[in-house]
Amino acid sequence: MANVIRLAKLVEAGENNEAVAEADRLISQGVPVKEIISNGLIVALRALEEKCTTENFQLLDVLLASRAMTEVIDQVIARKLENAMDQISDLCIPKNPDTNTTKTLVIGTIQGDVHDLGKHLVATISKMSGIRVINLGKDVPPEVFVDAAIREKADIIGVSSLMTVCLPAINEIRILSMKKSIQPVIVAGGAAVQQAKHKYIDVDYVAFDAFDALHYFLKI
Ligand code: B12
Repeated sequence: MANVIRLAKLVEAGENNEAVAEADRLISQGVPVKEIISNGLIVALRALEEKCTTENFQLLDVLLASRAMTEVIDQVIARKLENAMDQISDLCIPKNPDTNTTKTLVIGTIQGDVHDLGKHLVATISKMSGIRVINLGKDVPPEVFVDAAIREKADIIGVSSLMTVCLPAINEIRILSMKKSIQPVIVAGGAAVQQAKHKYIDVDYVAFDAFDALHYFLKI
């Protein structure tokens, strides 16, 4: 736990090279990916909350921490484990129990919102667990989610929103899906969705974090 706290401090301080080295060391010591993500990366970004409000916006600090988190995800968690899928169960990432079918997830951050770290994390661990992932990026209009779901024959649409003002656009995804006669499972995540009353958001599931999301995807 002590080393994961050190990782969190390095990410929070935006020390990307040292954060990558620390995460690398933790992985080689066999520390579960879940612990690195939940107690290291997510804790670090949550600690930045007061630096990123509408009134108090310390852009550089938050951007440096965001870069450190992205580099740990891409350079350590995704890349290092890419060729070691057999280790994944030991590292606490559940795998698709049905090896005959591959689920497809179309994922993005909703229109008007540029927060993409949580969505990137969900996309990365979903890919590692054997799900086919189409990542549409950030600031994605509802119709782009639906068109991609049709084109890619997706089972799941994953939508992220950290901005309360962007929540109404999420409901458009169901409306457009029905108009175009598709019935994807719609799963949402992000602070704004989690805080909203579920009855106002027309989705099948609101995921608490990336692991909760993955468990749900694998049950579909
Ligand atoms: C980092 C950050 C930024 C960075 C984002 C960098 C990036 N590349 O993403 C930058 C500096 C760009 C930024 C900008 C802004 N931000 Co900001 N930001 C944050 C901060 C501090 C952390 C967010 C984060 O990345 N957390 C870490 C990730 C891993 O956690 P997560 O996103 O919650 O994701 C997990 C789960 O929610 C879930 N999940 C997430 N997405 C999905 C999707 C699916 C499909 C599923 C299944 C699950 C899932 O799984 C993830 C992993 O476990 C939050 C504070 C907070 N508590 O969220 C504010 C916060 C989101 N920002 C906020 C604000 C106000 C802004 C700005 C408007 C500031 C400004 N004055 O301009 C702008 C937004 C511009 C825009 N149009 O989008 C507010 C939003 C308030 C609201 N409720 O509307 C917050 C809540 C801060 C606050 N307390 O006021 N921000």
